[in-house]
Amino acid sequence: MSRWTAALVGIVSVAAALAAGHLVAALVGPSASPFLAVGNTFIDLTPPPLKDFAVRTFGTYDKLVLLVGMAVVIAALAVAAGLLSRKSPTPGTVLGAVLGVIGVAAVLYRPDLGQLGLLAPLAAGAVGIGVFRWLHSEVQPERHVESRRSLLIVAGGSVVAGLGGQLLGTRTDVEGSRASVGELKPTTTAPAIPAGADFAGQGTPSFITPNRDFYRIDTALSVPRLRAEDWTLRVHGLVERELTLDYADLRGRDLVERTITMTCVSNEVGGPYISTANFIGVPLHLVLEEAGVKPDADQLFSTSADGWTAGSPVDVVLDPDRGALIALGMNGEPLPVEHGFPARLVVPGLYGYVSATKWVVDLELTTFAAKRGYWLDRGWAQRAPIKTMSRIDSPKGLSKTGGKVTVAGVAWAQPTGVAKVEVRVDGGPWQVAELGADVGGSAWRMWRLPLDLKPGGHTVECRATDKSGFTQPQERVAPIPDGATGWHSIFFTVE
Ligand SMILES: Nc1nc2c(c(=O)[nH]1)N[C@H]1C(S)=C(S)[C@@H](COP(=O)(O)O)O[C@H]1N2
Ligand SMILES: [Mo]
Repeated sequence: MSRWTAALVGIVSVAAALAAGHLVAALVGPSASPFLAVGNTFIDLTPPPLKDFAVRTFGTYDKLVLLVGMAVVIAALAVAAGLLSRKSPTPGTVLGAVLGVIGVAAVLYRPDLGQLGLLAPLAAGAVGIGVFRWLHSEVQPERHVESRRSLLIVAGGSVVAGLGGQLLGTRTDVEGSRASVGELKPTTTAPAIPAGADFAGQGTPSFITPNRDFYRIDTALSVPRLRAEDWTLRVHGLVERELTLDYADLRGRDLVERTITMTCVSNEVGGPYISTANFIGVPLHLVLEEAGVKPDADQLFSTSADGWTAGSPVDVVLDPDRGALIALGMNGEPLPVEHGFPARLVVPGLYGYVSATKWVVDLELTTFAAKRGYWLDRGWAQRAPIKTMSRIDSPKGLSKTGGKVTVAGVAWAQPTGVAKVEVRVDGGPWQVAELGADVGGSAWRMWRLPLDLKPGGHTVECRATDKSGFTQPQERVAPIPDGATGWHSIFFTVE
């Protein structure tokens, strides 16, 4: 066999294996697709420093980078297996078996898959090895036409099986379900955002973040696809009465709308992982009171359809003034699929990883001693209230401006609220910035300060003080384990 042909046999066999796995997964659980299962397990097992590096370097493109990286590694292995098997099919067979075992291990590791899910990597392994050995006997230098035909048949079959699996696996009509939910009408609407709440003209974000611009952070390589009609939420553990609620039940209750700013703990000083929406949902404390929380429960442990978990303090989620929601809607529409359709938790004042479970299906009342949420064994803290913070949005770092320039940005201190933002130029005295209208402690607050600066380079810093009188500290601390601190600072040039 020529090197080219040998490499091609390897590639085509692996493609057939992955496609077969994808097709079978469509029937037994789409996330059992070996490629996705290995990717998701890789995400779960990635050591925290590597994960932090990936998030820092690739931001929310980290998943795309992972998928492309995996494709490259698998293709390289396939080529190597092909080349090593020019004399005998044994090396390729062994590699096929090893890849199959990795797929089985990955599916076993997935918390959201039953044993039926194993059929997908098993099918992949069997098809991969079978096809490889068949091609090996079929493809021979003296049989040019037949060889080419065999390769084409397998390649074509893989494309058909892969696409078929993709179509079948995404056949759950989530968008149809979202559309049929229709308008979610809150009984209590959020107060209108007053004029002057944002300084978008001076470069801050708009007060409400449009859904398409809302930051997105999750571990899901393929977004869980749940239909509202099929969804249920179980409330159990240390409760007087176990509850199972469905979508019709929840949406039939008095829905409230609240303006809430969500924040990610991995946000660096000055970072983008913060957004604000009008969330519509059922007050979480009402559902928990209905279940009757026993006094020894100190943790609300929430689980998503894809097995991700978060633990929130019971006193926080039971506090009616805090305003935690089982959210069904966001900015006037049902939750977008990537933001948790049909339902998610939103808890003002807690970072997302300890509260904001998307695609939530299970609420267990338990203790912090008994259960640990997803991120805890990856170095992050058990309790993570959002830290008082401020960010400069304009001018941009390293930009050039005129001498008359308005510095503007956002500050947040959920659930207390921002009382003051100060700005200083080149280490000079602190100057108090003008604040945007106050939309309540659960939401961010915009600020601006006009300056008149001499030509040359300038450094501007900001710091926020919350309504308890606490001022954001200068000390720079990394996001891990419980959120970054430090003053955001930018350098720019006045021409
Ligand atoms: N199911 C699930 N829910 C999740 C996560 C996740 O990985 N899986 N990530 C959490 C984190 S870390 C944050 S910051 C918020 C982000 O919510 P968003 O993507 O809607 O902005 O969701 C939280 N809920
Ligand atoms: Mo997060």
